[in-house]
Amino acid sequence: MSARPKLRLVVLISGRGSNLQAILDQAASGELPVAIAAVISNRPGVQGLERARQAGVPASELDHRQFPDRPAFEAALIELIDRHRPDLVVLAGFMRVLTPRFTDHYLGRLLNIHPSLLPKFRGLHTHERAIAAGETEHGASIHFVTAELDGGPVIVQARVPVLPGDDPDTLAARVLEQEHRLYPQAIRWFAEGRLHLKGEQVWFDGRPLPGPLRLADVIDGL
Ligand code: NHR
Ligand code: GAR
Repeated sequence: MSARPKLRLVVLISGRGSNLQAILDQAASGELPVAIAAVISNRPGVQGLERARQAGVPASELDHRQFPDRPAFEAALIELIDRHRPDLVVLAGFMRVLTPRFTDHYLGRLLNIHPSLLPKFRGLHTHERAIAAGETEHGASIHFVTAELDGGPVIVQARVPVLPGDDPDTLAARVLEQEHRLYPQAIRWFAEGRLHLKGEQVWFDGRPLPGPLRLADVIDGL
C-alpha cells in the first residue's frame, strides 16, 4: 500500500555505476520510493550494466560511436528512454555532453551529480583541479540539467575536507562516499513531490530555494 504510484526512473551511466548501485540498493530496501524502469549506458560492457542486471533491472547499451553525430545519437537515446515512460531521468556518471534538444525535452525532470561544489570546477578532472587550486573544501552537487554544461540550478551539495597529502584518488573516494548519500536523497525529494524547477529556479517545499541545500550532517573532520 502506498500513497502514490512509484516514480518511474531511468538512469544513464557510462561506467562503474557506484552511484547507480546506491540508488538500486535504496530502491530495493524501500527507502527510495521509485521503480527503476531502465539503466542505459553509452559505453558497452561497463560494470554499471552488470549491476543493473544483478538487480533485475532492464539494462541497455547505446554506443554513441555507432552514430554519425551527436544529434543522431541523442535522437536514438530519447526514443529508447521514452519507451520506459520515465517521470525522472538521472545522469549517474554519464560522460556525454547533451545538446539543447535533449535537455529541453527533459527539462525539469533531468538531474545530474557532479563531483564539485558548483559553480566551482565545471567539466572534467574536478578533484585534480580542486587540489591544484589549493581548496580546503570540495564535494559534490546535484543539479537540474540545462543546456549549459554543469550550469543548471543546484539543488543540494555535500562537502568534504581536502586533507594534507590528498591526491585526486583519495579525494575522489572521500567525495564518492558522500555522493552515495546525496543522490538517493535528492531523488527521494523529487519522488515525494517536494522538488521542482520553475524557470531558472529550484523550488523546495513550495518555496524558491535561496541557495543550494547542504547535507550538513555529512561534514566529517571540518
Ligand atoms: N549536458 C548538458 N547540456 N548539461 C549538463 O549539465 C550536462 C550535460 C551532459 C553531461 C555530466 C557532466 C559532469 O557532471 C553532464 C552534464 C561529460 C563531459 C564531457 O566533456 C562534461 C561534463 C559532464 C559529462 N564529455 C566529453 C564529450 O565530448 C567526453 C568525455 C569522455 O567520454 O570521457 O561529451 O561533469
Ligand atoms: C562520480 O564521481 C560522478 O560524480 C562523476 O563520475 C563518477 C561516476 O562514478 N561524474 C562525472 O564526472 C560526470 N562528468 P560511478 O560510475 O561509480 O557512479
